[in-house]
Amino acid sequence: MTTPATEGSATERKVLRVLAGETLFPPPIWVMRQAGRYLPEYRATRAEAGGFLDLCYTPKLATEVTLQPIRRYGFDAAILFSDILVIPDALGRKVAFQEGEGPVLEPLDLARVGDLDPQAIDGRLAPVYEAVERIRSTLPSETTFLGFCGAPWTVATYMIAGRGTPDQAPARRAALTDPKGFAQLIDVLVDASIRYLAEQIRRGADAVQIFDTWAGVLDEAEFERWVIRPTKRIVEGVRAIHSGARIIGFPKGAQASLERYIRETGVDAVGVDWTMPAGFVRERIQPIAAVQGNLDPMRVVIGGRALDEGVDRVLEGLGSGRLIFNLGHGITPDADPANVARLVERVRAAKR
Ligand code: 1CP
Repeated sequence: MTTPATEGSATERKVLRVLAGETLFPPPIWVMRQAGRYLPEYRATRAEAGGFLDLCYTPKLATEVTLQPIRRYGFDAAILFSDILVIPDALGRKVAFQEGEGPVLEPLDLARVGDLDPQAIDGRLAPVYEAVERIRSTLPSETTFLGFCGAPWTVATYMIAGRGTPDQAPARRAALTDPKGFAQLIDVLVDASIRYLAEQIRRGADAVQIFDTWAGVLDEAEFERWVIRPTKRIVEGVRAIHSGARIIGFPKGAQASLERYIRETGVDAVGVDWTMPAGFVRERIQPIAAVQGNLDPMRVVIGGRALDEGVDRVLEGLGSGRLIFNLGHGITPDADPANVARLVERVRAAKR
């Protein structure tokens, strides 16, 4: 099987062009978590849906919120509205999103990993796949459509702890005490992620992003074992089904290990957080991958000069190489939607 029908119109999709190796200036732009609580229209649809997971599993509403930031700002990419925790949910682990508290899961005992069946996810995720089809058929043809999943390490941190933690201590402890049981969990998540991403591509996603939000808490050996190797298996597994599939990795906080991550996983692009020095990214990263980032989300909250200077610095530092303009992490709920408009305008008006 090769990559799907969207290929024919790929040349007008700028994010896809950068993923394929081109340098564009001004760079294309989208924003992580662009559909979210900072938008009043999102909050309205969220209220209509009831629960957060109801929003993810109702194709019509998931399509609506995916399109909201595209209508408002004309971003160059749309990202599927879902969450990284739909995989544990589809594996039968109960996930609840409590207002203002973040996700809560039933903590997983590694002795029970054998009960998890990666092949069982498709039933529960059928509405997500339906949303993918609806979104692609509604999006402007020049908009790149991104699917995504959480990386096995990051998803495992939530499954083990049962919630978000500041330092992922429960998962780090589990990985060092019971590496065999932990590897079994990672294997389940690798298999589920390959199925999930391959199906998103089959239904119309142009490219996919693997979010490894908590990659930065591991030492070198554990990073290799739980971040690089599983991601490499996902990249290879997805490309075995869709040859040439375009994949973005986001191992947040990987710092100097980013270079090795790219070389060993084979991703086409990497998300880069705002603490990474532009010189390092330009000299060591952009020659081997496209880069997505890396404005500090706080600058979008503050706006004005702080925003303008941040935008200019990213463009000056990284604009000569392969760049997809983005934030260094997700936009926060306290960001002013007017600042996002200012951001997009400034990037689009940029001259070399
Ligand atoms: O009530 C709400 O509306 C909840 C807020 C929210 C939203 C808007 C959550 C709960 N998830 C999402 C959507 C979401 N999550 C997207 C959709 C598309 C888009 O970007 O517009 C994506 C890509 C994610 C990915 C995600 N979820 C990550 C990885 C990226 C990142 O930001 O680090 C992680 C770690 C999660 C878990 C999660 N889901 C929600 C929250 C609040 C969290 C973080 C919990 C924590 O660690 O405390």
